[in-house]
Amino acid sequence: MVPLEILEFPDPRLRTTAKPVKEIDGKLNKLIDRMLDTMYEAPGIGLAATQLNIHQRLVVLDISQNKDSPLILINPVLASQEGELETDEGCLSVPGFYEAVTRASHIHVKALSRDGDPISIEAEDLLAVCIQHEIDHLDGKLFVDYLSAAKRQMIRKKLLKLQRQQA
Ligand code: QAP
Ligand code: CO
Repeated sequence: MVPLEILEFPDPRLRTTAKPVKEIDGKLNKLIDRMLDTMYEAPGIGLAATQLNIHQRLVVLDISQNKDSPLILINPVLASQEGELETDEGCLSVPGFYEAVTRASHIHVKALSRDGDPISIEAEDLLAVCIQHEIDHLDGKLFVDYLSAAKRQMIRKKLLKLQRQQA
């Protein structure tokens, strides 16, 4: 159980575009286990490698109550997005802030599993929102980007102040 350090907004490294995973090997699977540990310990329902300063297209999620249904998506691609859903979103990289964001309510995502097998998932509601939030991280995007500039600036200032106090 070795959790990894999570980058926090407005760290510019969160703006990095992640590169596709080239090899699904034992090393990658070790990283996946550490990402799951980090997500469960936080606790969170989703974590992208970008948040750990690892710029590979890899996300882990688990929206189950019992925290026993991990979903691992390697090189995820949104094949379709439909409908609309407003959800109060949070993010481990934006601790303490939750704001309403509107995203697609139904999605089709294609990815590779941790065994390297192609997977194709139809997701709706919270899982759909969470997958879109995590794929955004791989493209250097954060949920605060969907808020007003004033709200984003307020969150930025408060987090910078907290980070200064912790340093
Ligand atoms: C993304 O976020 C998500 O502020 C995953 O102090 C969240 O797991 C998508 C967390 C909600 C849709 C809806 C946040 C933990 C966890 C915090 C998370 C915090 C501690 C966030
Ligand atoms: Co996030």
